[in-house]
Amino acid sequence: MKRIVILISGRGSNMEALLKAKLPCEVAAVISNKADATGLEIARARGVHTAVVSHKDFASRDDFDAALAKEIDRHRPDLVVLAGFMRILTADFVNHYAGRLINIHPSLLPAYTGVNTHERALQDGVKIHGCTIHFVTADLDHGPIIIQAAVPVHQGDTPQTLSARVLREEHRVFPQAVRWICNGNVRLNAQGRVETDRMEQSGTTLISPGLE
Ligand code: NHR
Ligand code: GAR
Repeated sequence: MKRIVILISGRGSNMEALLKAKLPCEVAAVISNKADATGLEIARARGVHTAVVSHKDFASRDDFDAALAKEIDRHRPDLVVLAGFMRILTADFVNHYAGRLINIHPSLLPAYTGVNTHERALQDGVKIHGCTIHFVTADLDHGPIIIQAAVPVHQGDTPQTLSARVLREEHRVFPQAVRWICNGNVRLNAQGRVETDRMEQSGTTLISPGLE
């Protein structure tokens, strides 16, 4: 059975979606950079090993990342999953996990990298928004894309209503991506591109606000 380690910083709803899905892998640990992340309690309640590596205990990003990697590697993971993890990672860290580190990002990348994605999408007036699961590379939020889900932006949306609509989709596509990787149906090839065994598309088009 493949082993995964999940990194969180807060609420942990994506982590919970992974724990609830019947995935073909063992969640060896959930690690947070914040001691008060509510996701830690959710993991503990499900009997998953938890740990905290606080970035505040380290003088530099290099020192924090080295300590984080040491904690992760104790669990010998095949895959490391960023589920709302909010610290930018150094190139050394990212390269150590090349091909076995993925992130969920709340936008249709390459649009809206970084933070406050829903606010910026609303500001721009885009009609379609969504989320992306990608392999993590040193180039922030620009790693090879595994799967995306698109949602319509509604008139009168606030960052809260829009993020809730996106989050529902996050909880669907994230377990799928982890399942594909654990089953060997998706991988990062030597050219740094995503290879997949699943070629067919379900063929639905999202047009927003929709045709008459
Ligand atoms: N690290 C690398 N090298 N590459 C990526 O693609 C990464 C990454 C680390 C995290 C998640 C990411 C996202 O999905 C992620 C992808 C935090 C920030 C950020 O600015 C940016 C992107 C992401 C996560 N963090 C601030 C920092 O100084 C802190 C912000 C805060 O604590 O609220 O690290 O968007
Ligand atoms: C999710 O929407 C995730 O996509 C986003 O933070 C939220 C975490 O929620 N990630 C980022 O913004 C990364 N910069 P969760 O803790 O309930 O999964």
